[in-house]
Amino acid sequence: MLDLKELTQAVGDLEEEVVMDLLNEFVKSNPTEPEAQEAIAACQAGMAIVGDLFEKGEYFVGDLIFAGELLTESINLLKPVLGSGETAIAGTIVIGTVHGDLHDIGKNIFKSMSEAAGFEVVDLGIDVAPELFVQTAKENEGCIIGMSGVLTLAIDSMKETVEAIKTAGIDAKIIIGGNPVTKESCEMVGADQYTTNAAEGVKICQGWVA
Ligand code: B12
Repeated sequence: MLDLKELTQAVGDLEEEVVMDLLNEFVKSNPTEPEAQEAIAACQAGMAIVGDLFEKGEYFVGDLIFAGELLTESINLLKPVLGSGETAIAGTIVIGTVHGDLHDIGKNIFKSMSEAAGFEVVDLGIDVAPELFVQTAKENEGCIIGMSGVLTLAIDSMKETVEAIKTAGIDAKIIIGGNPVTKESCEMVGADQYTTNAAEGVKICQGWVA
């Protein structure tokens, strides 16, 4: 049994060896997809510890970079478990981290989980200009648009992007995700839905294509 608290603490402490040992053991135990999602949530909680220590001045940018690599490595280990889902194409999701924001770990988790659920994902990467979202949405008629961002300023970029999408006359469902996203910011941005949890995001998208 994976000790989720131990995993969270090990991520927070940047104990790479402990994290890898815990996850390797976990993957060997043949876990279910919901169990893998719990493991991801535990890693995400560990990243919150890293963020707090960075704010307190105990961790530095180098530690953030290392934490980012550690989480990417962890998700890669868990990917085969996440991939056990459906195979039929459920729909297309165009995703990207909005303009000015270079964080992509959360976006990549949402991408992996969406693909596991049968969605085709067009990933525009990081620091994505509103025009690129617009152009790609036009090329993928009927797609869902997913925007990611963890910086406070990402909310403004999301708003700008939603405005560009609406001005272009694109009628697509829009979901925003990332740590600073709230009900209030979702309303301000003009998106249809928001979440700080990738698994919930996938469920929302499934509801839209059902
Ligand atoms: C790792 C990290 C980095 C790495 C990023 C590596 C990478 N490839 O992403 C690096 C080192 C590059 C970095 C850089 C910086 N960072 Co940084 N970083 C972090 C850290 C520690 C973790 C972020 C993270 O990955 N969290 C884990 C993921 C899994 O969580 P998540 O993004 O919320 O995603 C989940 C959900 O929200 C959801 N989701 C996410 N996106 C989407 C999208 C959709 C559509 C859906 C449905 C769901 C969804 O799914 C995920 C899984 O459930 C945070 C601290 C924190 N507490 O968040 C700081 C943090 C975000 N960084 C911060 C800062 C200040 C910076 C820098 C400015 C530092 C500097 N001085 O240079 C730069 C900014 C560069 C830029 N322009 O973007 C601040 C932001 C402050 C603010 N309020 O704006 C934070 C909060 C740290 C802090 N406490 O001060 N950072």
